[in-house]
Amino acid sequence: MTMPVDTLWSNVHLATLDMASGYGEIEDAAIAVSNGRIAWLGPRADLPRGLQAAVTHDGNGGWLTPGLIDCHTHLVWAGSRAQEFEQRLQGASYTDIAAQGGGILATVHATRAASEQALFAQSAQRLRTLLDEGVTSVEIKSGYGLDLASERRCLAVARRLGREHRVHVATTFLGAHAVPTEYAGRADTYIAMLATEMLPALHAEHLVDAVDGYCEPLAFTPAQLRRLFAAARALGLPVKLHAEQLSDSGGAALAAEVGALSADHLEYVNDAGLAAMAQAGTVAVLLPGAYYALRETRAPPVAAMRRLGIPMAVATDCNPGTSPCASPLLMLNMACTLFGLTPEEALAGVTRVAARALGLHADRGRLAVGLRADFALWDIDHPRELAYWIGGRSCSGRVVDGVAMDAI
Ligand code: DI6
Ligand code: FE
Repeated sequence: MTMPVDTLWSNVHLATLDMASGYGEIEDAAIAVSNGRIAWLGPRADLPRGLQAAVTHDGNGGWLTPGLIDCHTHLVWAGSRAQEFEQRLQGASYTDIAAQGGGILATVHATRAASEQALFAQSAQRLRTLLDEGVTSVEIKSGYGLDLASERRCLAVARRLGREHRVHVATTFLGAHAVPTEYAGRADTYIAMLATEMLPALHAEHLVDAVDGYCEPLAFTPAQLRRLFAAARALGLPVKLHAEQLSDSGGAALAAEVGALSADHLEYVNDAGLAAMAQAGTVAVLLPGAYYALRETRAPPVAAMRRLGIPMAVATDCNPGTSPCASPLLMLNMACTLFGLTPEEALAGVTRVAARALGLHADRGRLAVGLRADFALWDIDHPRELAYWIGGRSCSGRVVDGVAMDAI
């Protein structure tokens, strides 16, 4: 019986990530793609006799993994906050700087002033760095506009980044990132405006795939975010949450209560919050770049998460304030050295579990028949090398929807 397929990659080792733990290694393997999806995979020796590929690629004995998924970024912004880095080195805290009108609001100021073209150009540069390290799906949050026109511009830039590069972009509305100056002292009014005006308008323009909020005393309370999330759910949008990054504020419990896809950061999460997440199946997104940049000393409770079976994703949190970083591989290394993940947990964190943090796990994040053919190819001896090397290593190729990208 003949089995015609579009493309075959042969002479590769596979790390399928298609099980609860382990890399899912298949050495000397082949993987076939039809209509942008995986049609067959397995040891090369088991290749079905009748399999006929229109195009065959030689993997040169490298490793092929699921394409990386960066499930938490704030990729679209203008300006730089390098001077805040200097201030923090001289002893100012992130919270002090924010209270003085710096922090997120400084970036909002620069982003509102930037043209769409300038925003696109600056953000595309960061995106290309991610792609160079094997990213095939990226989540991009708004949150540096905070008024309708500026949030729209940021989300439109995110969509355009996806159209003009070979990468899947999932957008997240983060209007609840900070209280903008024009609403100073009126956080409740701002949240009501987001829930009844801004979110429905942007959703109607198909700019929003999910809704996020920043749950911290310097941003919003659980009660305020609960109101916003009710509006999100009424529109059928999934939610996620920046929770317990700087303080124990009840964010993890809120995320579990509202059925959020993920709670992100979690350095200060308490036992009840963790238990609620485990019960609800909420993914923990670990962001070692922010922990490192803020020189935090309290790491998220990885051992407890592991014990409770809470899935752990890893992401860059690429943002100008707390994680000026566009290297997912550096995050793998830091997730191991700073948080105690194993290299295989870290790789699962940017593939299988990251897909789950975006609600895309039926379609991406693993190598299995029927899933989207999004791959990264690596010139390495073993997938553990991806976490071992301290960032700055390019993939040797990317495949998106079954199409091989020659150049990033
Ligand atoms: N994600 C965020 O949204 C905040 N911290 C984080 O890890 C703040 C981002 C910023 O300072 O611009
Ligand atoms: Fe963030």
